[in-house]
Amino acid sequence: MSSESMALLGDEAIAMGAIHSGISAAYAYPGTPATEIQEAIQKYVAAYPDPKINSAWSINEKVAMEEAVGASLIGKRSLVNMKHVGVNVAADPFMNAAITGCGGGIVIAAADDPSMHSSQNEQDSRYYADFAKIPCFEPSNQQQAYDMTREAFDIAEKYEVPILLRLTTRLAHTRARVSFAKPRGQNELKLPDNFKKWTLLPSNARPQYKKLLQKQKDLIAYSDASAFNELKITKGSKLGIITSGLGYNYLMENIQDGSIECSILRIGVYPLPEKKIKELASSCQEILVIEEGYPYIERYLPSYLMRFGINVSVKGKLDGTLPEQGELTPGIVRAALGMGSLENCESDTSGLVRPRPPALCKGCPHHDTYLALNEALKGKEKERIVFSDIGCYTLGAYPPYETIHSCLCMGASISMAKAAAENGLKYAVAVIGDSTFDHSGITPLLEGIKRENPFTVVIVDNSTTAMTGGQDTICGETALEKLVVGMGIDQKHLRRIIPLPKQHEQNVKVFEEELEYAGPSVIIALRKCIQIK
Ligand SMILES: Cc1ncc(C[n+]2csc(CCOP(=O)(O)OP(=O)(O)O)c2C)c(N)n1
Ligand code: SF4
Repeated sequence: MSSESMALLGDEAIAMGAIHSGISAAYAYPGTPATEIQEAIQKYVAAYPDPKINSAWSINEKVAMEEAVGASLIGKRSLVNMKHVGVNVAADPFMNAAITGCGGGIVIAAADDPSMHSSQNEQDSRYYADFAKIPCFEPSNQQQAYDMTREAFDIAEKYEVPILLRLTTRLAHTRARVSFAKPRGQNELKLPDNFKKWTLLPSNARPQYKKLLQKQKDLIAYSDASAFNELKITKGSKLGIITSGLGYNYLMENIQDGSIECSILRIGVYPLPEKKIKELASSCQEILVIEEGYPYIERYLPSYLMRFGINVSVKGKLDGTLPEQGELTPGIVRAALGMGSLENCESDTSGLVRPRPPALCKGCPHHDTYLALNEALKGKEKERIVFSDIGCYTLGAYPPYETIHSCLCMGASISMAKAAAENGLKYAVAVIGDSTFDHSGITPLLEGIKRENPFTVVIVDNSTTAMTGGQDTICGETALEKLVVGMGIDQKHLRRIIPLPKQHEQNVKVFEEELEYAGPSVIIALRKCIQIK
């Protein structure tokens, strides 16, 4: 890892950028396509334990974000990393950390998943940076992922604001050679001279917010001066293109033969660079915006043009030149440029790979849990709903099981089942994994137990976070059981099953008994994921 260049995934480039920026800690909860950031840091830490970098998985993204603010308060740098929906979970401390500002630098790497390869939505994290009024960096290749991470820590400490680093799936999961700059050491522990900025009572928060607003001008000036916002004017060309992230690569793939004449503004740093946008807009008659995710730049652009008094037309996702949904591809960008399609432009693998729905592994413990639960629910179809959560067990929506009927976000199975139970559903069941229970299931279960709601929670404890590659869970097995006891469950209705074929009859009976109980019950189905076993 000490060599001067390496072939790295986008995720790994961020990890190395953070390590070389002198982080003392990395806080994260796993989620595709961000997981490999923390895994790369953990591998590095295993090989180079000194100086210490704390890199154990956090219980959820909110806690990860708060941990980073704690480290920042004592002057230490940290990287927070998560998938895009994790930012929703971390949103409270994220928004308020923009008001406190940083001591030691905080960089939040958020990996977006356009096309929803493994996500419930394709939200665009740039809006969170905008919402919190903090800068956002958006790399378009692995080298930039490394360089921007390093610069982001500098800017975080210079302007005392956390920085959001946004990347998307293809960059996170593709590899290219990355050259390293000289690593620097970790910050010394330094307590703040004044705790007011860290204590967001209204009387402190108001001046802090004012400071954040006052920083905006400097941040725009920084953005205008940044080499990451690269403007190339081609004199006389009618077309101006504003692009960011992978959109830039797909553009260059299509026009590097010189077939299209255009001026290009590549955005790598937000807030948007006003002067550069003005210069581009003044040089052309039409602007095409190519960006992955929401039409974020495109939505901002008309207000800039109006302010500058420039009248050029804007094309992009809003007028249908580019699709609003899904990832961009070289072919999609080519069509938006009005160029004829190229043979082999898209990687169409339909003839090579037989389509295959996702399925539980052979020998998966969830298989036996679902067979038993299905049997216990037989004949109750009109009076039952099985609320699921997010994990391998969500595959129980597909045949041959078709056991589950919902999946919203982490922890929602328990809250939804509880609400359905108190609003009249006879058999309200929640199915949740051990990692997801730790992440967001504890609070709704506590509520359901204290309110004595008649519902059944099945914790499918396979002793790992299987869906994202087998990360350790904070609290499983005996500790999980003790936790549920401590929450006040009537111990007669805390049941344990071992999901194995030979236990089937016994397990069906446990489900049947607890389904009929008119109060909260918890059934822990404990058997290790076959992949970690
Ligand atoms: C807010 C949020 N963070 C992270 C993820 C990514 N993710 C999907 S499922 C899952 C956890 C799965 O673990 P567990 O609940 O134990 O079920 P298992 O896959 O082991 O069956 C994670 C972290 C997500 N979907 N949403
Ligand atoms: S990885 Fe583990 S939990 Fe997931 S389907 Fe396979 S055996 Fe089941």
